[in-house]
Parts: sequence; structure tokens; C-alpha cells
Amino acid sequence: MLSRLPAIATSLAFIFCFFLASNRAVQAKERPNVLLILVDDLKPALGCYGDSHAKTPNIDSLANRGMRFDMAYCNQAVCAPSRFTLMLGSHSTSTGLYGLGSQLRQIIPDAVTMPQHFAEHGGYRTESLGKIFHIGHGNHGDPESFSVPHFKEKVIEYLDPDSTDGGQLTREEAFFTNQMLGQIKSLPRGAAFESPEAADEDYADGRVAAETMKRLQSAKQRRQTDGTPFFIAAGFARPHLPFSAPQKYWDLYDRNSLPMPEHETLPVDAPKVAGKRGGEISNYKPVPTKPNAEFGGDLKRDLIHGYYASTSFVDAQIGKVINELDRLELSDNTIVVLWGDHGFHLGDLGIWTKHTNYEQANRIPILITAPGVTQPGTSTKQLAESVDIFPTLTELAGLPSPTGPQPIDGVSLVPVLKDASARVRDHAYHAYPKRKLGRAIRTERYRLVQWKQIDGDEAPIYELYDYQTDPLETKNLAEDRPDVVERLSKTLASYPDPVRRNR
Ligand SMILES: [Ca+2]
Repeated sequence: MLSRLPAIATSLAFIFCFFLASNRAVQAKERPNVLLILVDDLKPALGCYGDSHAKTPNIDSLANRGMRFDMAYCNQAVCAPSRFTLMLGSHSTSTGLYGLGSQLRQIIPDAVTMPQHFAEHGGYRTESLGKIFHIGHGNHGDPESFSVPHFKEKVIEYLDPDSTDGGQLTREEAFFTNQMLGQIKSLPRGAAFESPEAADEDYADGRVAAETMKRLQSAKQRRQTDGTPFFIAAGFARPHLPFSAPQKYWDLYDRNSLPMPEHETLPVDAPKVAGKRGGEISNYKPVPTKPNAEFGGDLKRDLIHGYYASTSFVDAQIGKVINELDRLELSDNTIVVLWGDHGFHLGDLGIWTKHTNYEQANRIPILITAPGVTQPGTSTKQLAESVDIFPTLTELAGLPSPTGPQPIDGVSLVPVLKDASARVRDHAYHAYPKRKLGRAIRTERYRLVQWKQIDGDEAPIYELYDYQTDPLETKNLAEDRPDVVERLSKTLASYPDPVRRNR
């Protein structure tokens, strides 16, 4: 009798596993699909966010299908760390993944990313196209996150030979393809913008859109055949520099009517560590290479025109993907999220690109359409962070909440999706490491930034901005408003101590 026990146990275990597997298959058939659209360096310079200059009919139409988050913030205003926060649900200050070259699997080998979680707990087939995890600067993406190999595309791309001094490898192309990483400054600079007569698919974003449409077609067939739900992450490279976009998208704009920066000096009384001059933008010609050099008026206008043209180009590609989702009759059972990885300074405060703790680098678009949950044409002023997307999507899909092993800092926004006035957080948190680490609390009215060395014992330096009275961040009010500094620094103190930089 005793000798038969192992056999019985094995049989029971087999039946149990079979039951679990078949139960999971049944549940998987009922799960919504997920289409995650990531757009590189996209600030809310979009028609649906009230930007009257932007020509973004497709993103505007996507916004009309569900809920627009008007006070959404990234957790760190640069590509690689921001994408880690999205995919892990963890702040960079909780993981130490602060750098462009930070290696996820070296730091947290067993991390369970959002697509891994969907595959493991929901039976999803997970796919990635274009810029999802940051690739470049020594990073190679995260193949473990997806069911099938990544569809890799270029971020830095030129068609016009003049943009590359006749076809030479340029600095940013080298960074983004992991070449010559120790000798970048020896390479020529590529152009900051180009506007050839070209077809959409001559550039990466056109090809990513075309491939995403094919993947949706196969996913539909798979869903019909065996019920497998899909999680497809499509990542678009523009409006990241260089502003390489076909001429027809530049032609949508009257360059002389585009908005120029209103306030081009750093905030009065702001600490030096918080500001920025030069940096990424200086790796492109014809931008002056000296950090404090004045940009001519034409150059500013070219860059701003290029940003808007690139946004319109990416908007058209997103339109193709959404049209295909509709044509395949997948829209009724597919959650669609559009997310920009961080904002972008277009000369405000005299700053270009990102890498700061200021408003323009940190505010992002988040649009969520969840069939049966969101109402068309809704918006919310509730605060939201990138880390919230992971627990929001798991709840919408009926999956268990993420539990790590990485620290989970996000909260589900599903209550807000159901009721735009529901409160799930009273502030957003973000951070940026420079010579000191700047950690910020953004409320509806204020932003407090605390600058301090990690593990340092020096007195922290504070910045405080009041967006009710000073939306352009012209003056640091920390000295004038100690009451607000004290209240918000208590909120900041409720966060875990920041993890040291790992790379
Ligand atoms: Ca980016």
C-alpha cells in the first residue's frame, strides 16, 4: 500500500497540472489583448492635449476612444531608466537602474517584467518591435521579456548623405549601435534634422508600423485558432533626435507660426546642479558645441519645426496600426496604451532635450483605452506615473498584481479609468541623478526637488516651484515658502532611501 503512494501522488499531481493548464487556456481565451505603443521623447505637444500647433489627428482620435491623463509623469527623464520603470513597475531609485548602460539582468537577474508577467500568468504571447527597452550605450535590450525575438529597428537614421558627411558613422549612430563607445568624440556629428522626399517606410517608424500590422494579423489568426491573447509592444523612435522625417510632414507646418521658447534662462535662485546646458543636443550639427553658446533664431525654429514634424510622422504611423486593429475587428477586445518615455525641453529655461527634473522633461502623455472600462473622450487631472502602467494593465486583464522580485512602486489606475475623479495618489514622484541625486515630488500645484548625494550627509538643497503662480518655473521659491518645503519633504522622506547607482 505504502509503495503505491508515490504513484498516486504523481497521478494526482499530473491531473492537477493538467487542470491548471486547461483552466489557464480557458481563461486566456477570455483575456483582453494588449497593444502598448511607446513613443520616444514624446511630450504632450499633441492636439488632444490642447497644443493648437500640433498636427496629430491619429493620436487625437486614439485619445477620444478612452481616457487621457493630463498630469502624468515619467519617473526619470531619460530613455533607458524610464523604460525600466515602465517594464518593472519600479522607480529607478528602488533598483539603481539610473543609466543608459544599466544592465537589468546583472542588477536584478530574476526580475519579472510586465510582458513576462502577462506570459506567465495569462498565457499571453508577447512580442516587441522597435524601441522598447533601450538598446545602445552598451545595452542590448532584454530578450527574456518576450516570447519571440525582438524586431529591432534604428533609432538614429539618415537618408540624406549630407547628414552624415557622405555616409560616415556619426556619434549618436555609434552610441545607439554599440560601436566605438570609447571613442565617440572622434566621430563626426550627424545632422540634427533632415527632410528628404521619402516614403514612410524608408524610415524605421514606417517599417515598425508595417511589421506591427503584420503581427496583428497573425495574432488575430492565433486568437481564432487556439485563443492565445497577445501583448504587443510597438516602439516608435521619433520625435527622438535626429528629427529625420519625410518632407511632407514638415510641410504640415508654417514654421514662422510655431511657438518659440518664452523664457530661456534657468530659474532664479535654482542650484547649479539642477540646470543643463549643451549635452545630447551638442552631438548634432549645426548645434554649437560650446555649452553656453547662443542658438541662432533660425536654429531654434528648425529644431522646433523638426520636433513637430517628427511627431506628425509618428502620428501617421500610429494611425496605420490603429486602423489595422479596427480592420481586424480586434478593437473591442484590445486594451491600447500610448506612452511617451519622458518629456522634452524645446529651449524653455534655455534647455534642449531631457535629463532634468523640470516640468517639460518629466510630463508625459498617457492615453488608455480599455474596452468595457473607460468611457470615450474622457480625461483626468489625477496624477499618474510610468510605474503605474504595469499594475493597471494586470488588473484590467484579470491577472495577479505584480509582486517582483523587483520592488513594485506603481499603483493601479483602474479606479481612475472608471471614475476620472477617483484618487489613487496625491503626488507623482520622479528622480534624476547628476552630481547629486535630485528626487522630486510633484503635486497638482507644486514641485519640490531635493538634491543630495546618495548616502551623503551634507544638507540637502531644495527647489520649489508653484505652477499656479509661475507655470514657466522662473523662480525657485524654496527660501520663500519653508512651510511648503517642510510639508513636501515629509512626503519625500516616506520613500525608501535611494539605491546606489548600478552600472
Ligand atoms: Ca527617450
